This record gives sequence, C-alpha cells and structure tokens, in this order.
Amino acid sequence: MATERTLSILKPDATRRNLTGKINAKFEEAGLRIVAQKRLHLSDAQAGAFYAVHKERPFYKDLVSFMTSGPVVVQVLEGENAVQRNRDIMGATNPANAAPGTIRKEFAESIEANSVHGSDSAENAATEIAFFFAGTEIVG
Ligand code: RTP
Ligand code: MG
Repeated sequence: MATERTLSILKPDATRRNLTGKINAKFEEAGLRIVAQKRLHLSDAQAGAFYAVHKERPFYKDLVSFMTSGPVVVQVLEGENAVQRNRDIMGATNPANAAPGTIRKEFAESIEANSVHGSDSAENAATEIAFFFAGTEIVG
C-alpha cells in the first residue's frame, strides 16, 4: 500500500473544548503523521468555498455557520492508506452511529458538531490540501 496524504480539520466544537491534543494523539497512535498544521478562523467565503460540494444540501448554510463559529485546526496527515485510515479513525458522520473508539464516538456533540473533517478520496484530498497549504508548508 502506498503512502498517502489526506486533509484533516479539527472543527470548532473540538477547539472550543480544548480537544486538539487528544484528537492528535488518536491520529499518531494509528500511525498517521501530522506533516502540516495551522490554526485558522475561517471566513464565510473560505468555509463556503471549501464545502461548495454540499451547496445544494439542506444542511449547507448551518454547516458554513458552524465552521466559522470558532477556530479550526487544518492539518495534513500522512501514512499508509491515509485517506481511508483517517476515515476509519473518525467514525461515522453521526456520532450515534460511530463505532466505539472512534473520534466521533468519543468526542462529537452532534451530526453537525462532529469534531473532525477528513477527505473522502485521494483525489479530493489533493484538492483540499491545496486549498489550505502551499507545498513548502508540508514537511514530511
Ligand atoms: P466531513 O466531510 O466533515 O469529513 O464529514 P463526512 O464526510 O462524514 O460528512 P458529509 O456528508 O461530507 O457532511 C459534511 C459535514 O456536514 C455536516 N452535516 N450536517 N445536519 C445534518 O444532517 C448534517 N449532515 C452533515 C457534518 O459536520 C458533516 O461532517
Ligand atoms: Mg465529507
């Protein structure tokens, strides 16, 4: 299996509750390496553009408003099969359906305030990483 990179976001519910270290520990314990990381407060325009794929979904407006409600931490995670591995550690979108031991099972507050974002394909990972990071900011 090839080494991959994926984009991760620690969402405002996670930064508000000071959970960034606990969540990062989950990534590192699972063999993912944090090769880039920065804390940002997303603007409406940034969050709207990042989630443009969901523009027609009923939850889009609420999602943009949630994602701009406080700081986020955007990260690049690197490792074997990183996209799927990160999705596995995150757990299901709705914490009520998330498996024991996953980040969302342990930390998420709701289907919206679910603590983390992770790219859902290698192709989207490349687009999402480029959205937030210059190549020189990623140090593998
Ligand atoms: P993400 O993109 O954040 O990694 O999460 P995901 O793939 O598991 O979920 P997705 O379907 O892509 O939805 C993106 C984010 O929108 C919020 N959401 N709210 N109120 C709702 O029914 C609802 N559904 C989704 C969540 O924050 C979800 O992670
Ligand atoms: Mg998604």
